[in-house]
Amino acid sequence: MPSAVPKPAAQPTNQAERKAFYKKIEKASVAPLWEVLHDLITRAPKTPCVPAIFRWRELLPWVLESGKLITAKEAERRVLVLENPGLRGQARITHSLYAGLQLILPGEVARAHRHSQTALRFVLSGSGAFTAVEGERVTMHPGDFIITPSWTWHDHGNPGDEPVIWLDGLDIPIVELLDAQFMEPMHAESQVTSRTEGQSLARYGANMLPLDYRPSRKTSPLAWYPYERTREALAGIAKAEEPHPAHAHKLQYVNPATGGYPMPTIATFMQLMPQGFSGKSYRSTDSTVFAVVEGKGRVCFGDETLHFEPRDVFVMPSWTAYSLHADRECVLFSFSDRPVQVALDLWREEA
Ligand code: 1HN
Repeated sequence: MPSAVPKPAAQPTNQAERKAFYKKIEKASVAPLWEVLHDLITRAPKTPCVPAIFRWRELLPWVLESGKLITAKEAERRVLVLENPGLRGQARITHSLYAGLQLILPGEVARAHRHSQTALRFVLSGSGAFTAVEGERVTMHPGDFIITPSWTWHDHGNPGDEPVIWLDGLDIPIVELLDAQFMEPMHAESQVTSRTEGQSLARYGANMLPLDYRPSRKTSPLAWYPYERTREALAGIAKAEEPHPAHAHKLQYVNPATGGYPMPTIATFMQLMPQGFSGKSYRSTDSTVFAVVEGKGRVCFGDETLHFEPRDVFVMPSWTAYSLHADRECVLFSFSDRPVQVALDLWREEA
């Protein structure tokens, strides 16, 4: 009996025939997978993000120059975006995260707005500016890590007498990928302060919680992680423990109510490397942005070395093996998209 199933066709050798076929189906927005399969599904991460360093010494004059060219009011946010050299024109420092250096001069206000994107602030230079989140002001000091949760009103101001510069980290590319973004300007320039400064630290920053605490969102209820406390914790660990072979003494910031990541899309870390520490090679799938807080050191990858100093920002892309070395005792802040990868069972590391 003749079978109704057609026999597999002979291997088409005619490239012209294939091309004509592709052309025919292309008009209907249809494409052959076999032409792109190995670019789509690679054996290991293939990121356009490249290792890079943004040196404070080079950037500071430009940040200050931007302060003469435009006001915070005009700019809404006066920021120099740190673009990964492999992702130019895309306002991102890694494939999934945005970073920039924001300047606020004495007397300035950066008006209130809210957006779906979650933001972190890591203070690099100067004191006395504040960011207000949901009615509470946080006065900034170098090394402080501050959170602006998704869809919360926030504005910044500088009643002090020196310029203040911080590193912004936002999940803009993640929210963009999901087409889930909204933004709203506030009718007023600044929000009314309805809570006392330090209130959130008192409520959530002492390993205790208010009796009636019910989480209102996935982001940490603690908006401010002062450097003083982080530094003290690291010093205590460094005194008591052997350093990890790759990271030395590294802690992750947590949501104190859950023990989980402080933000749903961004993980943050602080590590201390004793003078002379020479780390073993390490890689993970979360491209990571580092900001140098203290000390001098080097990051090595392949046969390249980048020397870093305080307030430099550098990036190590996904699955790039790197090692860290401390010429002086170093403290490094870092952030990545790890919570997203962990939530999706995608995160991997290799020492
Ligand atoms: C933003 O709202 C801030 O609030 C900083 O300081 C940087 C980059 C893109 C979109 C919104 C801020 C931003 C931003």
